Amino acid sequence: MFCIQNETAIGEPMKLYFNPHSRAVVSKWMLDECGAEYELVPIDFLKREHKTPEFLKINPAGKLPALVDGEAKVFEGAAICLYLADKYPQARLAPKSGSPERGRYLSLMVYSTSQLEPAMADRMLKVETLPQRGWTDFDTALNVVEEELGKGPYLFGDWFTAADVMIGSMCIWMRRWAAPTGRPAIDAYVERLLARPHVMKPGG
Ligand SMILES: N[C@@H](CCC(=O)N[C@@H](CS)C(=O)NCC(=O)O)C(=O)O
Repeated sequence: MFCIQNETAIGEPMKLYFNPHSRAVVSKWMLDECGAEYELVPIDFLKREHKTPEFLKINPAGKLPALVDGEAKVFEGAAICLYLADKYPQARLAPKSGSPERGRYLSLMVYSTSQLEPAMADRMLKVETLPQRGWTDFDTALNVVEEELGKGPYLFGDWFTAADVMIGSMCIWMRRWAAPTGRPAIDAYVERLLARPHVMKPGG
């Protein structure tokens, strides 16, 4: 039977709501690693375009990044990376569901924004990390990254995955903003990430 699906969604490129001075540069990095076709929709923070009723229908938190793929709306940077890695299996950026590496992969993806990022923010803001908050102090978070990286070159050995986009982007931000890590293995990891052609380009 001939069937017309949602015509507006068919063939439309994904839309990434974007500002170069935001975490949306990480989602753009991921889209480029996937080889995805997409459109950037510029969002002007000064004009508060991220707080309009239209945008809040995409991300109710009124923040970047946000991705629209046909009828799918995805917000939170880690969720966008997870979504894209699964949408583009040919890019091999994620262990398959059911594979032994999948659990560690999911853990690292969530860890990036639930622990590493707030620990980094505490260090930058010079505030004490209280254990009740749900994340560890910055030095412990760095120990975790070092341990998980091992000999590298990436978190899954020779295999570059979306976990490197998420954890790696935090390590790149660290170099820009936080205190020096004093961790040669993490510094070398950042150098390897910065050498990748599609690496995020904050502000650019
Ligand atoms: N946990 C969120 C954080 C999103 C976030 O805070 N985005 C910032 C830009 S980097 C933003 O949109 N700030 C504008 C605002 O809050 O008004 C994620 O990882 O996506």
